[in-house]
Amino acid sequence: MSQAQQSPSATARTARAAIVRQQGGPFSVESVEIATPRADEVLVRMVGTGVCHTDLVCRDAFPVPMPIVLGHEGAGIVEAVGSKVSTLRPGDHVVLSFNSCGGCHNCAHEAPAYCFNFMPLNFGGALEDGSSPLSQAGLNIHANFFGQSSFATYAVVRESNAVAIATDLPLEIMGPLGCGIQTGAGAALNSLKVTKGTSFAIFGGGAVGLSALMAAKAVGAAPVIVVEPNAARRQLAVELGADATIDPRAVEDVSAAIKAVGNGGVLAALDTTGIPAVITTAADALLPNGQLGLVGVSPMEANLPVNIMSMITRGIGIKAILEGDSQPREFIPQLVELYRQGKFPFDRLIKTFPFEQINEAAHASEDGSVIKPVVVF
Ligand code: CXF
Ligand code: ZN
Repeated sequence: MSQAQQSPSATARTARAAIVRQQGGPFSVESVEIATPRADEVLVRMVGTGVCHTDLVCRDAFPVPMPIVLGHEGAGIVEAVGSKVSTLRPGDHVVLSFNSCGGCHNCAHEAPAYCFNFMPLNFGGALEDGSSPLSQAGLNIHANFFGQSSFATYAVVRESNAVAIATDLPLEIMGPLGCGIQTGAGAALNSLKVTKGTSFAIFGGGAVGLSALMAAKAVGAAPVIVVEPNAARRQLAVELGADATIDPRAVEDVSAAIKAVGNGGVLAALDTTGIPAVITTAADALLPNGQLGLVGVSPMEANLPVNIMSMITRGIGIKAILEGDSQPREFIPQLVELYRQGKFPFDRLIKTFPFEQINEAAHASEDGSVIKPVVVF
């Protein structure tokens, strides 16, 4: 899409949006025009949007078209609906999740995270016809990031991209359920099928790793071991139910330390770091028939650092996981229910920032001082 291409929808209203104008540049909060929703779309007034590592990777390095509005952990209130929308009404509270085509084999088989069109639909910066719902002084701004571009006061999203939630929930912090939180929890429950009594090692105590921990403890997994160098995060992991934590900088052999706690090893492991040497350790710590999930963003040139015969002789599996293998419409309500029961206190990971301080929120994520920043509107 060229920046000058006209959007086919009529302009509905003005919004404030955090625009990234060039790779490595800051978020710049500016006025934009946002189109009216098309037949299968809804207009959402954003209330709170989480900052995910992927937003920052795309701001800095991963090739997305510029200028663009990022943001893909949005929560807000439906303000208008298109003519063919049947499941949402103005006033509904919604969590926005990732985009999927709905028509490919995987979408038709309850696996939308592996939509054949996942990359263009979520990272393409445009609608399928190449247009954008956002513009500024007649020039289009790339949008539709993960089907939402929710670093803005309003977002136009497809009906299928929005999950309705009850109105008594704290809407401003619910957005991260749409990506980081469901990725961690889903990796544990959906992908690795962690259940009561499963021994489980989690590498990395960020939003994804701690969500995996909370989900695993909610179903009675044990022991759950969190490997994390940051002392405050290890402490939080203990408070969230970790049976043991390991400081990888304080032990000589992390795999041996896990085997000592886990009676010879673990049946499930999750890497959230993307660091090849950590993945080697995670695979080594698995018991026969153990499963390792990968969700961390690795360097683009990194290959799998695991010996094949050591995998075969233990029958271990390695699964690369997108979005926690979630079907958001089913999984987000399950997480909400666990949250209501006090078994999934994901709010403990969150700190809110005013939208205008989005650069400070991003910085707090990068320096590790905040696990899950959420900008509120
Ligand atoms: C991303 C993680 C890295 C690969 C593409 C999808 N998910 C969400 O942030
Ligand atoms: Zn994300």
